[in-house]
Amino acid sequence: MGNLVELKLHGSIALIMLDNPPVNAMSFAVRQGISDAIGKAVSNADTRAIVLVGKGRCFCGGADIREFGQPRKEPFLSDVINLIEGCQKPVIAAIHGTAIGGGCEIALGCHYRIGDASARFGQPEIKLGLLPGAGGTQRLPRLIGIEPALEIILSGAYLGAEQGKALGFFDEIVEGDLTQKAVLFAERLLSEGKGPRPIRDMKIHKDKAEQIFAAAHAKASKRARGLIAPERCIEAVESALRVTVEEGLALERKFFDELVRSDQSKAQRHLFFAERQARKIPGVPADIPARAVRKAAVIGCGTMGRGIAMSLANGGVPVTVLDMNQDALDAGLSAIHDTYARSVSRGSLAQPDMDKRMAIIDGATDYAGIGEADIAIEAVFEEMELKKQVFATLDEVCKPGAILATNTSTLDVDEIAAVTSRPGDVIGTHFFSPANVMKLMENVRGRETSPEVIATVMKLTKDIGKVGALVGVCDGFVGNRMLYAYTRQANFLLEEGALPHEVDKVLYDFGLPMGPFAMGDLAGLDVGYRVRQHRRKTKPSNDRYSPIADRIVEMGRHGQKTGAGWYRYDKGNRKPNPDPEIEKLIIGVSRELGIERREISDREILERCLYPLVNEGAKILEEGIAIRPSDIDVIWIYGYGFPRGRGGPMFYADLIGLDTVYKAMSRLHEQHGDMLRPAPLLEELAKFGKKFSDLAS
Ligand code: T1G
Repeated sequence: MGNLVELKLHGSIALIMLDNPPVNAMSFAVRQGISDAIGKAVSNADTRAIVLVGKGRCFCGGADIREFGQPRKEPFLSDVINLIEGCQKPVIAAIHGTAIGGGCEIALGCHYRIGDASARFGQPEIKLGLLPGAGGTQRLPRLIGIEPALEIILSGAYLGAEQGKALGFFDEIVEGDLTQKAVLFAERLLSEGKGPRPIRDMKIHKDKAEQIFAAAHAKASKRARGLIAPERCIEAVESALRVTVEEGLALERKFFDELVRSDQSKAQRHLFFAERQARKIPGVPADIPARAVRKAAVIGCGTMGRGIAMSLANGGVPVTVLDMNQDALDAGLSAIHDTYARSVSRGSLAQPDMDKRMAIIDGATDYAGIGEADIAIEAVFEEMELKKQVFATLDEVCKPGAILATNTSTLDVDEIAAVTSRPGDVIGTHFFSPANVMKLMENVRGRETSPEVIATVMKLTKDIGKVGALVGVCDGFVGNRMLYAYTRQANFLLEEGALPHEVDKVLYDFGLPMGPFAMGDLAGLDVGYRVRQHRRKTKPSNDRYSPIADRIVEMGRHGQKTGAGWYRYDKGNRKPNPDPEIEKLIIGVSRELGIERREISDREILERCLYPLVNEGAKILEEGIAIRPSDIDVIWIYGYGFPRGRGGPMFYADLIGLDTVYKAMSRLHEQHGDMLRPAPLLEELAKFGKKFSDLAS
């Protein structure tokens, strides 16, 4: 049994305790330990009931994801669960923290479940490109009904104690010492003459099943375009209505074995660890004390400032928004209120939660109002001189030890830090718009940013429910620098013969939320126009950029916000319509440049956009701007909607094979010149048959 599972016999109650930090993952040793402990408890004549409890931060975080892809070792989790369920003595799961994935399924194998206020349960397998593989698709619908079970399995969401009690997942929610209460619960069961209550014997309710499954299929195809796991989840749950539990378990296992071998699941398991790996910063020890962030300030109440303030409030951090202009401040605060109110009316936010968040957001029009902030995040107009003024003032008014952060998306953090007396306290916190929705934060370390400030901001990122990656200073940092490389090629493809909607369709079908031209219209073409103007002034280079986008902006077409950009938009409708006027403009530019337009295949469009994206990522790694390839994947998944089933640009390139990518880049280099020269790192990895994932991280 080892020390990962402890068995204590308390008179008539046997206590089985999981002790496999950090999350009691169901590794082989734990499965073996539970199996042994159950065997001992069952054969012990004095034992009349069994309580299963987790030590440490939670009950159980599920199967050990690290074991997937390796040969399965018995006892399989489903066997352990069947052993528990088949016990002739009642087994009670005592849950604190999370009981998720296999952890939830273990609890479903038990005959009763009690939890404390911190108890949460869920089946997040879908986020790994999997389905519950140890009975969840058969037992959960029997216990709580097919509709809530489907929603939990398809969303991967975790439900709390109250919801769990209401659904009948928990028999009781207790206060005080959970284990003690579980033993009392067991004793009471026995005194009431209650015995095992296997879920497999429960009747599954079929009312409205047809509509429920039809709605689930419709939602799945929209919510998870191109992913196979959602359909398998639905089919497995659907089978519970038609076949026996054993047959349903066999079908679930068949689907699991198919999914666990799929590239889509490998990609999403890669992302699970990549997101956590991104929090590990060489040179910043994990135990370095982070500074307390009890109060924040946001400077500027425009679109970004509002979103940042909401992100902080959503994470429970009181925040003061500073805007020198009272009207702008009032407009900003009421916009924040309205955004929350819309979420409440849509049902995605409870009114009490909105009230809690609004209660910790306030405004100020004088810097004196933010002197006590532990972090001040600047979110003013993207103009260097203005930012320098703001930082010089922040340096004066903010208390010693306060962190001064800039939300700049491209400007030089070192240049900003240099105007302060505390460059060690200056860092970039690049939120992605809309900041209250997008999960990514690109945290930008300046040359002098201290390890403690880095640790504090990376912790704050996680605490407010965002996903962070630490990047270095360069033009565009990681995400936007790679985006520039990708959109530049997309623009050149137009000069050579493609049209915006053709390029966009290829990238949309690949899995991106939208192609580069639809995305430009959404973000506003004037944004990129200003960046290109700034670059021409500050960093003149021979790097040619297609003139088409500038021409469109100079026609007054800024995208959706002006009703026309690359596409034309009907009033009040975001649907992009190809515009013959833009096609004429594009053909005119090709003629001006002496380019003979040609037919361009979908494959060429995909390679010409994605491989330079990967190549730029390789350059970023060579320059040390990103710590590891998987950080780049995290940035592109959470900042740009790169399809999760592809794992991110670097993981995708590894799947394609770097030799293939390198050879394609070499061809592009010959055809289009130096701007597409393969990165030395790409060449080297390809030459030695290596992958980006082989780089030490
Ligand atoms: N397996 C292996 N390692 C895990 C793990 C798991 N299931 N869950 C977490 N870890 C590691 C994680 O990588 C990190 O490691 C450390 O634990 C702390 O994690 C059969 C097939 C449980 C809510 O999808 O939601 O069961 O970086 O930073 O914020 O049907 O982890 O420290 O080295 O996230 O306190 C289903 C999801 C598996 C697990 C804790 N389970 N995990 O959150 O800590 S598939 C999951 C979580 C399955 C069955 C199927 C969270 C957490 P390191 P953390 P946290």
